Amino acid sequence: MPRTALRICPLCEATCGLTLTIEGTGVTGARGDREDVFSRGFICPKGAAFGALDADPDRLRTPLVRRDGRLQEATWEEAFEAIAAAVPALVNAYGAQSVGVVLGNPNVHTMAGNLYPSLLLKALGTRNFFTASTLDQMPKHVSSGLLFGDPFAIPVPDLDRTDFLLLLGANPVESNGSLCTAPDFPGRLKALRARGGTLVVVDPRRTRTAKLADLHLAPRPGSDALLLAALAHTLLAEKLAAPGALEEQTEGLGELAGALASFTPEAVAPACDLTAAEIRDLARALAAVPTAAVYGRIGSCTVEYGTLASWLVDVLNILTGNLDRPGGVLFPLPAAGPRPRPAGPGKGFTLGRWRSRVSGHPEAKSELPIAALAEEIETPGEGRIRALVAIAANPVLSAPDGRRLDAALAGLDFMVSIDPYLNETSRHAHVVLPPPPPSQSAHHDFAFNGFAIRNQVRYSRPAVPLEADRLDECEIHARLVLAVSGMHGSAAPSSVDEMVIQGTLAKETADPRSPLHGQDPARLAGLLTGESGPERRLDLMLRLGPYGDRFGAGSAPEAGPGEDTGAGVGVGTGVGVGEGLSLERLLAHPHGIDLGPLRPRLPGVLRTRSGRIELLPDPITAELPRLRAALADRPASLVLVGRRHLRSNNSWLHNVPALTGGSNRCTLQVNPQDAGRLGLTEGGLARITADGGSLEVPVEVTDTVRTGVVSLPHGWGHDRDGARLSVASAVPGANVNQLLDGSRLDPLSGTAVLNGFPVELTPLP
Ligand SMILES: Nc1nc2c(c(=O)[nH]1)N[C@H]1C(S)=C(S)[C@@H](COP(=O)(O)OP(=O)(O)OC[C@H]3O[C@@H](n4cnc5c(=O)[nH]c(N)nc54)[C@H](O)[C@@H]3O)O[C@H]1N2
Ligand SMILES: Nc1nc2c(c(=O)[nH]1)N[C@H]1C(S)=C(S)[C@@H](COP(=O)(O)OP(=O)(O)OC[C@H]3O[C@@H](n4cnc5c(=O)[nH]c(N)nc54)[C@H](O)[C@@H]3O)O[C@H]1N2
Ligand code: SF4
Ligand SMILES: [Mo]
Repeated sequence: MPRTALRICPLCEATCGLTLTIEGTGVTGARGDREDVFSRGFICPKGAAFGALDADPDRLRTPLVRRDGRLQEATWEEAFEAIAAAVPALVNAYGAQSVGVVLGNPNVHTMAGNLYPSLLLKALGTRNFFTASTLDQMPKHVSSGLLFGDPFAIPVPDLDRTDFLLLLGANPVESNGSLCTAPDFPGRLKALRARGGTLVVVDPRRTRTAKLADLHLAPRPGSDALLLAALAHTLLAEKLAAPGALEEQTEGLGELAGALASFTPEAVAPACDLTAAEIRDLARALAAVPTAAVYGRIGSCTVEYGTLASWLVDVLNILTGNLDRPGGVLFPLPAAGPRPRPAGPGKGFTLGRWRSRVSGHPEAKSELPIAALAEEIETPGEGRIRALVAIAANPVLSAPDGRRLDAALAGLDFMVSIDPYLNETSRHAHVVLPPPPPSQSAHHDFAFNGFAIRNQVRYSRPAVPLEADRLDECEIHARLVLAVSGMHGSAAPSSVDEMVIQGTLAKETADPRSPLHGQDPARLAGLLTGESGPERRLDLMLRLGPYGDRFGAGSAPEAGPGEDTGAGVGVGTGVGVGEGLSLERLLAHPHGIDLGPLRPRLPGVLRTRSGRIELLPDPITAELPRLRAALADRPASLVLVGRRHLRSNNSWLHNVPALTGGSNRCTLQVNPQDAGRLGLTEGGLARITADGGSLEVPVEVTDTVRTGVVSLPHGWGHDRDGARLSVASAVPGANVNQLLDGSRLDPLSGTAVLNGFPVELTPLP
């Protein structure tokens, strides 16, 4: 008899609740969970393919260990022994920096990826730390760090209540949203328009999102920072700025007009390829509405002035008084996150506390640019990376110049991958540790609840039991931490979790501001429920969190003014958490618990040294001359941008037949005018060349890209030997990142410029 089980979808940031159909131990169907408190039944084609992805026969079933140069099936014991034999010895011989760590995107979609990497980094003591963030949202972390003192304080658009959404460089109808967790993003955009609101989309392509808009502007790629600066300039010049209550909380408002003086609509219009009137009209419209939200994503981050654009997005939200106000942009308050602390000065956010060894790139949020990984492996000298731990990462395809990285990885002394597939990156590993398929894993969104447009909390236990020869991914991580620490075999994996629990409770009970001050940490640990270490840690985080039961100790004694304790929402209000949240209470609500709409959180979220919003921080001031210089740049005649397809997910869903084919193809989209000028024809081949090399790609002629712009998706290029991707390798596509050499970075964040770089095209016979 088939049964059903609930599972939060891990395939994108929308975090939809799914109802899986289970027959035996296999998932034979997936539909949207209509009772899910957040997603209300929404599902997309990726979620619907959950069963096929889960059952992909190419998924690794056992660990692989390299012997005699070949990766061979091995037991878990053999795999961890190999790591324990290699890594501590390398650290002893060459120092902590000789081990690098790379984290890829799915880490934010697994419990393991959220709970253990910080422990791994601590155990290794390395600063050679790289993640997909420097191919993605790092500019936003940096701008939030500088403005608010906390790189995770990223305000999200209040989609369901706003009157006006200005969306730049995002295509949520295909991506389902990012840094804005909103199941059924497309439906919410339609609802915005249905209630009389306005949607403006800024994108060099006429995307499916742009097709929903009241107004679509298609400026030249890479020019968002100039456009946004001119919008801010107009608000200031025309006395339309109305920060309201934010004025008192913000430093540097008075200096902003001077800093942005050069960016008049007339000055930026040629670089953006818009008219000054279009820019002025947009600024006036933004100022005229009761509430508005400005939101920028990939197309405004992975570009030449990504940090400035990300900063200007919130400058506009501040100037219009929309930051921290319903209908504008708000800071979420996730259930497993920290309890809000009283307002006041914090430690602030500092960039460049150390630099990369070879090129001297400044760290941002403790990370070095992933575009610099290859040189850190190749370049001899002290601190060279000799061993690498790659977790849920495929930088050979996702980062610039995969060929160079490929060669660098092949030269490592030792590499570990935690990955379900033997792919372009993991094929270089000496040990591959495969996590179980998602149906066998528990799920809670530690990361995305912090970017969600509604406060809510959900948890799903494994939908089917772990197969006999499998390890839960949390246990894989815990055992990895022990193995690199020289504790393989001498400590149980659960000791890693217990150490975290003890450490957290010791701190909490010693803190005079904590409701648990003076209590016995061992007694509190004994009160935790959960069937596993990670469940006990989740219980602890929920109970100590903003809506937590605080082990019955009541609310924080020192909840100061401006501090949102969450107490009004969760604790004792009958929103479903009774006397406060715990794992036990959450388990009693399998479709989740709604914790209400986002609410204002300033000044409580601020961690700047001044305790105020720092509107014009020094690193931004120092970066503005570069943007001013861009006003005089002669734009390249042809630049490339990426695109996402609804059935894609970066590099790793091309092996599922249900998600490939049709319009999901690796084609180079070219505007008909450019195609005519260059002699390119639909279905023909073209050679495309840029800094890093050239590719042969099939041409698709379409007026959905503007003139002067071509578009090629990323995540393709599955044509390397030694991978085990039988479906993907049959239709490999071209790796767009081979066009890059890794030298183009947004300097403050170290983020690779993946959009808006110059290319040349020639037709091929
Ligand atoms: N040109 C260009 N390049 C881009 C982008 C772009 O827009 N244009 N986008 C960038 C962005 S936004 C991102 S986030 C990066 C992504 O960069 P990466 O994270 O390096 O790439 P992914 O393709 O997401 O690879 C994820 C890896 O995780 C593995 N995996 C899947 N599920 C699990 C799991 O449950 N556990 C573990 N341990 N592993 C798992 C997959 O097999 C795969 O190897 O790519 C970036 N690259
Ligand atoms: N189906 C699907 N969903 C995904 C993913 C996927 O690969 N496939 N990846 C997931 C990940 S890791 C992420 S980070 C999110 C990303 O989510 P989004 O940010 O929504 O990403 P994209 O769909 O790439 O949209 C970026 C848009 O920016 C435009 N653009 C390019 N350059 C510029 C520019 O200079 N200025 C402006 N204004 N626009 C520009 C592009 O044409 C594109 O339409 O999606 C997630 N969801
Ligand atoms: S929108 Fe994202 S979370 Fe929802 S079903 Fe699709 S892939 Fe899964
Ligand atoms: Mo991403």
